[in-house]
Amino acid sequence: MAARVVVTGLGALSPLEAGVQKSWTSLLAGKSGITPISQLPDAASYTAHCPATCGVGKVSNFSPEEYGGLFSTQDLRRMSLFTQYATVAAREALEDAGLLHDRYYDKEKFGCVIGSGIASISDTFDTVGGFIQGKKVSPLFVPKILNNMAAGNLSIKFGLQGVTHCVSTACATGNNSIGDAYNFIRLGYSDSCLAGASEASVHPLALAGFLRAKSITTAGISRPFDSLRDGFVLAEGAGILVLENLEYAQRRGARIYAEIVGYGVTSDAYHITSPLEGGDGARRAMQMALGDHDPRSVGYVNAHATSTILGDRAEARAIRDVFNARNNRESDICVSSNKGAIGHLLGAAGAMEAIFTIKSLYHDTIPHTLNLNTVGGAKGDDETDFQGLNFVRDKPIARKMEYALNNSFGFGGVNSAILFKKWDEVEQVTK
Ligand SMILES: *[C@@H]1O[C@H](CO)[C@](O)(C2O[C@H](CO)[C@@H](O)[C@H](O)[C@H]2NC(C)=O)[C@H](O)[C@H]1NC(C)=O
Ligand SMILES: *[C@@H]1O[C@H](CO)[C@@H](O)[C@H](O)[C@H]1NC(C)=O
Repeated sequence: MAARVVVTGLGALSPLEAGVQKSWTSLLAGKSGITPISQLPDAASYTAHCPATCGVGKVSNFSPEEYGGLFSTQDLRRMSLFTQYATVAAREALEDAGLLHDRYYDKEKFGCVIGSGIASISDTFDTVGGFIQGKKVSPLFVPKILNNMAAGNLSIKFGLQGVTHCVSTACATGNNSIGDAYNFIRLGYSDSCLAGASEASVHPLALAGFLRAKSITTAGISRPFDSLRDGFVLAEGAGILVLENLEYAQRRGARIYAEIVGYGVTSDAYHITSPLEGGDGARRAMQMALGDHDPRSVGYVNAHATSTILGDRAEARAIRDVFNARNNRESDICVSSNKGAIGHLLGAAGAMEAIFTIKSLYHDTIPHTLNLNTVGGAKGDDETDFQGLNFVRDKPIARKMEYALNNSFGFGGVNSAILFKKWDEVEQVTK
């Protein structure tokens, strides 16, 4: 029989704050992690290519020296920024799970599944610049730009000798990392696994590229599901979870946040950046994650909703379909997106928002969508597209929930969804 899989540790470096607890508190307080590019220390390198009204969700004031010996001087020279972010989040997750020292775990059964959407764009940019001027290419150039080097570096740093894997499925990367790690544990390849993603994507070249792809808002405000939504805000950070085989976690007396009970992933097979209008691929991913679970037992959907016109609408339609929400009736399903507050962390979005989804379940509290004033009403929205869903806005709400579903979609037509179940000690003991 497949093993049951639980979440026992969380670590995050978000545009709001360093650390899961601080990020969660800021999210509930309605704070924004978005900064106008004109206020960045290197503003000119952005405004030379992008409208000054653009905003970004930068991991600000990141100083690796602060992390008490986590990085040697050599590490800092040799690790690219997305790997440094991942290292900070991974240490927090391991410490949170009570697994920081390798004497506490079986190294050969500890896996590391860490993805990235675009890895180290700054190293590529800097190297190309120097190359054109005739400078020598650094021997570290190739290892630094590989997407799987965060997984490689974390394995070395923490002695994780089990499965190593790197997912790169654009903005679904974080979800797919968690989903793959879940399956590795279910199938017995690993007892424990670091799972998540990291992105150091706030760079003038990336911003200019996303602007040309017409994905980014030039207003600098992320407004998921709102009538004024007109694109996402580029952001970065790292979210990492510790997943464990349930029996293994119970034997060592671990604190359990939630159980992962379903995972779905599908392709639209339609267009590289636009979703299917009706959200059909997303609907199938959610249904796959739900499996035999009753949609009515799900209290909350942490939406992917990035604040684009087409994406938010297609997702709302898909959620309505899956949860059978009817017009003119407020259904029980609560929906919110964290992207109003943190922007779009690309590959790391899924992992970061998974952490917020787990915190929602654990604390019976649903964070609101920042900057959501008028639900729907953007160009092409139909009156019924958003009806029947309980969009959480203005402030967080208290809600007892058994299950929460998290959606993540990415360029290339990827859709993924994970179903989390609240961990209930009493229920487990009496079963
Ligand atoms: C997949 O990722 C998305 C975010 O992209 C989630 O909302 C949750 O979804 C958001 C974005 O849709 C993502 O950032 C979070 O990391 C996700 N949270 C978790 C716990 O994964 C969505 O909830 C994710 N889906 C699943 C099933 O986890
Ligand atoms: C991290 O990876 C780089 C290559 O990108 C390598 O040079 C370095 O030694 C690694 N450091 C650790 C601690 O794994």
